Amino acid sequence: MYRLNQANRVLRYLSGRILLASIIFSLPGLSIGTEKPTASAKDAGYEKRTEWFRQDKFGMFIHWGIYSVPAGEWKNGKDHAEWIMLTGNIPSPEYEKFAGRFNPVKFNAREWVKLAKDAGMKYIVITSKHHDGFSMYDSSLTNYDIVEATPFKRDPMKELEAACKEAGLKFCFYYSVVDWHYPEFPAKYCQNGFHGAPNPNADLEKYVTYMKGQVKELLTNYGPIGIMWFDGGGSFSNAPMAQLIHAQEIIELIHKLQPMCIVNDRLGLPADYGTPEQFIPGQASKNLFEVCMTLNNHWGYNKYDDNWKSPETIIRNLADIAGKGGNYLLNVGPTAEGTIPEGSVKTLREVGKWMTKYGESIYETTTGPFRKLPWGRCTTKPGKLYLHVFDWPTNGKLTVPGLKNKITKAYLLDDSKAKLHVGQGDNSEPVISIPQTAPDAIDSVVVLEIEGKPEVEVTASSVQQMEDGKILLKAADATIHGDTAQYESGGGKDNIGFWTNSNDFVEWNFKVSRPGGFSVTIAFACEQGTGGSEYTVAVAGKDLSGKVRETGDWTTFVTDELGVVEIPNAGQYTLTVKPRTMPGYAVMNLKAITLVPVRK
Ligand code: FHN
Repeated sequence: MYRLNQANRVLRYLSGRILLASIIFSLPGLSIGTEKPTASAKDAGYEKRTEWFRQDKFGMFIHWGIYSVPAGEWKNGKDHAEWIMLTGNIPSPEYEKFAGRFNPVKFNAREWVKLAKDAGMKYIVITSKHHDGFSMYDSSLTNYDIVEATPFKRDPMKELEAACKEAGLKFCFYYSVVDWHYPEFPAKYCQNGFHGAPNPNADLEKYVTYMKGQVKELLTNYGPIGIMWFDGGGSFSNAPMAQLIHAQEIIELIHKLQPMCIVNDRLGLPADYGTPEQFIPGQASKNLFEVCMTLNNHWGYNKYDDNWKSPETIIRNLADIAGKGGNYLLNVGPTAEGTIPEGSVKTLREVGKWMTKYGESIYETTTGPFRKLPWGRCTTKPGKLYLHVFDWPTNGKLTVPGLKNKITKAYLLDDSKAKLHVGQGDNSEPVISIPQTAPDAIDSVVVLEIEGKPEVEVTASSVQQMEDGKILLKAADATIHGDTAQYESGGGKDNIGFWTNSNDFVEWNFKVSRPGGFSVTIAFACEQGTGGSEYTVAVAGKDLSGKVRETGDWTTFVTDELGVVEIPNAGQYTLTVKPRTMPGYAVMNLKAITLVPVRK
């Protein structure tokens, strides 16, 4: 039982993360199932099949199903959407009636694809089947699908695939692993144990056979598929999902049918990329990732939700995400008539205008070299830095903190391509002379052509001593060494987590202007039953020792005092946190280290 508990806790700690099974299967003495460890995401075909994904950067997510018939409204409220079957507690026989009312006569695949293309999007991921179990494509394995069960009688996926091919966009499928309608899907693995027609004899193995059959249909009948975007939606909680659904076999089936199809990280196994949802990671990632986000507050159509994100938010998100090496998958939720809500269209049209002018600074770019920039973000291509300036300096000077490279040319990426003078600041950092008025109100792009690989002074990402003398070393400002530990934010987290390899360590660079004695404190969280890791904090030539105590869960943070260090001189310093032991499956969630001046 302990082993399963341990495995469950690992699953919860790492849920939906790329390294899940490789960690589980590497845990000493912990074997949770028959699934042999998956081929790592970095298998031989990885680079080739992910090349387009790393270049294209921006895609359209489409959540479309018979849940668009009630359009977010049900007996118990108006805030529903694609989850309405569960949130409205609608039994299958009643929910199925929506199919008979689903007739999207205004659906026009070319129009949808044109909207995506004009917005600068390069791929489309559409729900072939969401948690409600309704197949939005012509499946030979069920009559509960758009061709047999609705008056529409057409297969929109065929039409969308053809329109994408014509327009040069990648066509991709979302597929929900959890199924609230299929009689062989056990309610116990559904979210909150909800199923539209719970069957006490449900056999998950039979459902997995059905799911594999549908995956095979999707990868056989619709041409080249860019991504299989699996989703569990929080189902299988406290259960070894990857083992139960034979995830490894599904990945192998996909690669057998379409070796170039990439797979996201929601089958519970190492996959081709990670899927932070509704938030942007705090710093660049070593692994590929794709931020998926709604344009309003719902994935599926809700007729009351007009809380549309502005073009500014979307464009700046895109620059932020691309500057961290990620992709942006932005969602639309079409109506039951087959139209895309006007609020989405308006924002996407404005985003498209910016992308037409500045797309070069997004497509085929990768992570910028700066930890943070006071005025915006940075994306790069070999020999080029694209400075995304959100806050245009009014003094005509754009400072590029810490850049060490020789700049051979600087210019605006707008229509003028106006050349800009490059000077030097007090600390010999580049200072670009720029026009008084920003070329773009949302994100003006300045291009620096440089010699060699981007190099930035460590001091540029140094944490500065605060007015009150404190030195606050936050997780978001840390440099993380190793393959598992990573910065996580959103959902009450702003810490270094997934720290499941005790060889991984964390480092900060900071600047002391007022030397003296400092008390060193650490803010951390650790789930019950996972504590006990011992670690060393090394700073200014002194080692302080600490031991992780349990705080209850991964988001209950406490602060421990580790001791006092003397920093005799002003200058640049480094502090590291290195685990010495890790009795559990993770070291800790580390929020911050603070150096507090001690009064003599
Ligand atoms: O439960 C789903 C939700 O409906 C939506 O499909 C999102 C999109 O990423 N995925 C799950 C929630 O994480």
